[in-house]
Amino acid sequence: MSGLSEEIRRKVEDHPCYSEQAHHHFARMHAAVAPACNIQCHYCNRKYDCANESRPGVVSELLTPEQAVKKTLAVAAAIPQMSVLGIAGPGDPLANPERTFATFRELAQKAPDIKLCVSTNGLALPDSVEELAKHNIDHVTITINCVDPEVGAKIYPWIFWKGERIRGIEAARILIEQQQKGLEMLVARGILVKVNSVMIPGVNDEHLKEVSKVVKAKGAFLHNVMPLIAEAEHGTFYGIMGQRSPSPAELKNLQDTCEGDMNMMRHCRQCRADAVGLLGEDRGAEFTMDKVEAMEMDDAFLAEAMAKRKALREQIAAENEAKKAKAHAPQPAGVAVVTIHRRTATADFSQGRPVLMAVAAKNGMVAEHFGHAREFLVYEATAAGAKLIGHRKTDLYCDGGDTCGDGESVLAKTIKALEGCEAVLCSKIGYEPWGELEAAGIRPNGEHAMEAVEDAVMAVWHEMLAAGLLNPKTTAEAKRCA
Ligand code: CLF
Ligand code: SF4
Repeated sequence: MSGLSEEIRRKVEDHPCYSEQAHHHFARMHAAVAPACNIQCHYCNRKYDCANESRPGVVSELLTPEQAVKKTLAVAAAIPQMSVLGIAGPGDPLANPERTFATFRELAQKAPDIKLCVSTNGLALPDSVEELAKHNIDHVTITINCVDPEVGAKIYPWIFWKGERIRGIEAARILIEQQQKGLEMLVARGILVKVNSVMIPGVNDEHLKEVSKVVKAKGAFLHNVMPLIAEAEHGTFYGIMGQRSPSPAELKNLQDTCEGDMNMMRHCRQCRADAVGLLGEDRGAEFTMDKVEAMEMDDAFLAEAMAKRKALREQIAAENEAKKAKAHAPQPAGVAVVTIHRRTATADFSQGRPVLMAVAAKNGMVAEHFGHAREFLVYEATAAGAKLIGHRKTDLYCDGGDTCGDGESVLAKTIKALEGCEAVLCSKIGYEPWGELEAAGIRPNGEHAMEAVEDAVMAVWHEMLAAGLLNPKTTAEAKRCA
């Protein structure tokens, strides 16, 4: 995102969801303090996490506000990259205002450097805006799946409003009105709003283009179109009815279309409502309440932890500045292909077609062994540069031994998950998966280990270009893959 004011840059630079760059370096945690919900979505079964902000799966522990504060302090001491505390369920945070605001209030006193974030369905939002502003909450996510009540009636069977259960189009109309009013009120107070939308094929997929336009016009900062997760075993209405999820290509097409209208988030991991760590990793098991309760955390401990976080932030900011300076510095010919590409894209380069590449990444570097990767970031490389377009989850192929042993069916699943990608970049890869990937038309590449992800992706793109693999004749083939 370019052209941000200094004030907004400061608000997003260490928020892993609001800044794609930040997600390589900064962690968030969710405090599961909000059990109740005031609406029903067809993609949610409340014994599971809130699908607004999570993948299905039960919240391990529901916390009291006191427990949530203690856990947050413990996590923020152990993980200095931790920059944001979000409340995202398992129900709706604003349907549980006492618990949500008690958590924010105490945490703001004890760890003032941690950003506070909330995700809501929006029904109770207008009534909560004053309180959100009072607690210096700079980041609010509203899940908006529609702006048309007829579409909404297919997503929300009911809402609970002013002591009554309301159903059908009337329910959707009220919900939409509250969401739009809440959005306008937040924007008027300078609070950054991200809009999440669940893409439900045949229900709101076409309609989300309109949603994107409307929320942008009202001042939303970022739009996050997420794929519906619907499996029969989750017990949701859509899961049981066999409603399908979108394919990665369908999701990308919609995100590309909406992007004409506003900033799109492409790195969302649909986190659990009790997620802990960098996006894409889950360290929740390290911080169960019994472990947290056993920790001694006096004022000196908290001050030391805060100082560590501050030092790390300064170090990351300095590294980012150095990278920027390097990218803008004049380069001797032939030294850094990607830098040359970024500075002076030529007609020759622009003839190369787009290529999707999967990267086994860690902290923004090509730093993961193929067999150890739990997910791959997917980039689209073109003459204009490398752009993150999503991620693909995979079962762990390697069991941690020295060889990438007997994981054939898992490898087959991984290869399927990487469909459409023409190369996979990783720090290392075993002989067997190498052969299988090649046979599936995906080029394994371990030549760029420990390089910055985007630089590595562009270097591979240029290698493919130089090898004559990206001429326009193969564009049709590329489209078919994507
Ligand atoms: Fe949590 Fe959400 Fe705040 Fe981030 S998650 S409340 S904005 S701190 Fe982030 Fe997770 Fe996607 Fe949400 S990756 S599901 S967008
Ligand atoms: Fe579930 Fe969240 Fe929808 Fe409530 S708003 S029904 S918790 S997905």
